[in-house]
Amino acid sequence: MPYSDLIEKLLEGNTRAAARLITLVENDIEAAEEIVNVIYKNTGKAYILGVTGAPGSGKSTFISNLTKFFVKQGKKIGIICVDPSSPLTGGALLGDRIRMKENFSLDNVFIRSMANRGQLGGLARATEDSIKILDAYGCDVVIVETVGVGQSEVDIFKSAHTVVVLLVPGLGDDIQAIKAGIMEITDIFVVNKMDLSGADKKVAEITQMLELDMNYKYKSNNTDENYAKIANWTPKIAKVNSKTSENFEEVIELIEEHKKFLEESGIIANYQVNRIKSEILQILKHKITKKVEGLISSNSDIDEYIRLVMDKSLDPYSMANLIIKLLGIE
Ligand SMILES: Nc1nc2c(ncn2[C@@H]2O[C@H](COP(=O)(O)OP(=O)(O)OP(=O)(O)O)[C@@H](O)[C@H]2O)c(=O)[nH]1
Ligand SMILES: [Mg+2]
Repeated sequence: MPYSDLIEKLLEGNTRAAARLITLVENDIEAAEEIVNVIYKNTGKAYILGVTGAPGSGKSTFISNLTKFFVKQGKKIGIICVDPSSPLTGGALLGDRIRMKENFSLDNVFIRSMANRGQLGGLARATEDSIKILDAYGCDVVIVETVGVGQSEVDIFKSAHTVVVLLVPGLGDDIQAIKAGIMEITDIFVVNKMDLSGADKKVAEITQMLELDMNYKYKSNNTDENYAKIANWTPKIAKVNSKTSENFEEVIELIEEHKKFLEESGIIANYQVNRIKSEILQILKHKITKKVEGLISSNSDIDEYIRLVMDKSLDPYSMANLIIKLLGIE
């Protein structure tokens, strides 16, 4: 096993090994497969917290503060900043990391940024695997920061136990953005920058939105897989100032409360089933796509099928069915 030295060091809590292994799973899905195969049994201990919100809503400042509280409780923290919209680890992400790092002693806090560099199997897969590495490394809490742009967070946050969405006073648009997809997975709404005017108005807007949404959900008998998680948990709302730490005790309490809710209701087990299903689906999509691509470029029957489709004696759906037969996965 080419990575056994690194993995051994990782399990001893070696920071460089963690960083190196994350780079490997980010860039090389074959390496990811071998690494996860070995470390998987050492995962499952970390609490995973997702934090999202519009650009500039204060996610990094909020996370820095939260981390300070966790570190005071003696916890080891991993932070992954994911930017689905950025093709490169640009200056902004790097700046975030440097600013965040200034806040902590590095012993208990590991910070990593990730951008969408066209990872094989996707950014969500790379993030999932990095979370596993930080879990095996010994982090008690892994915090994932990602900017609010829609479906990508929903994928990235499938593994989060608690999802926090940051909103800021003013601008009604962020509420619209939430309705578009993040709503279903939000456990705690935080109105950040409560020092600015309009924080209470924002809290009222969220409350109203939640009431409407709950009515809708009960009426429509929603069968969404996340429904069980949200039906019994009314998302909580807090307002904070991430610059001064005002009201952070309250946020920590809400996170604790949600964690307790997941454990006591047994939902955490349910939720692991869903998490495994969605992760396997992602992996299978990647593996099957690769197999199909291989087949299309090498199988001699394919050229004949293409000719038949060109002649209109075969349609594309039927050709796809023939390929499925060739793969033997009917
Ligand atoms: N007034 C005020 N400013 C804040 C607060 N929290 C964060 N900020 C400021 O908001 C700006 C953006 O903060 P960041 O933490 O970088 O926001 P972000 O959401 O991580 O930004 P991106 O990662 O670029 O999307 C910074 O200038 C912070 O100092 C707050 O509670 N009150
Ligand atoms: Mg940030």
